[in-house]
Amino acid sequence: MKITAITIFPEYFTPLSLSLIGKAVSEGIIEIAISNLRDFASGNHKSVDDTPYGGGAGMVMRPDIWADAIDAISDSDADPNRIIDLIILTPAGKRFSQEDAKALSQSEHLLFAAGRYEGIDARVGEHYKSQPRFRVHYFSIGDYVLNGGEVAAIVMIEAIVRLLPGVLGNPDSLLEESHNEIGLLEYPVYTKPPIWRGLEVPAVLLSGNHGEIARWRQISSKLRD
Ligand code: JBE
Repeated sequence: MKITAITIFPEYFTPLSLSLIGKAVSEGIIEIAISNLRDFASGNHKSVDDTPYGGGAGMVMRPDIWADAIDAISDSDADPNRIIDLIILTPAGKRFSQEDAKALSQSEHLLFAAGRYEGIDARVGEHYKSQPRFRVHYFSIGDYVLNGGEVAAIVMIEAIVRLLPGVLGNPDSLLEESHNEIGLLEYPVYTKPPIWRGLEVPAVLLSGNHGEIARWRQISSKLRD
């Protein structure tokens, strides 16, 4: 899977070289490229935004600069036939869910458009919707306002990449998650020592009775705060 992100703050994406995602890159399971939108701006100030038509506060990111950045990525794609899933991060988008992560984990190329300011000119998404090489998605990670789409893109990338074959050390984790699915409420977990600061591990977990343990876990996963 190829993953590209366009941003004016490439440094936001440095954590992707850590941990399991970093390992997935070095093992060739995914390929990540970060594109600096500013590289496609012109003039002395390399400005990427302008005032909103119709007035109002804040600035809007220009469609021509975004399209130059997106076209450069699609034109230089190693495989010119593969579909690009263009993901525009916006608080007005569909709330990103585990089901979306699963669907997007089938993509060959995810392109995250992380805007700043009051957002990206609406014609960008409109334009790429009519391009056969692109599928356009608007996603939000939750009902709160972030300073830009970068952090939301990282959240989505982590949720998607861990579903790819070979990324998790123990693929059984995925099986247990899909058992729980939706609410994703997992049962409380314990390790040694068996008594810590007067708090005991539930006796059933020490019983060796796998049927009882499974039943206890199912009940407890619904009781958790
Ligand atoms: O969740 N998001 O995709 C956002 C993007 C930009 C700003 N706030 C958000 N919540």
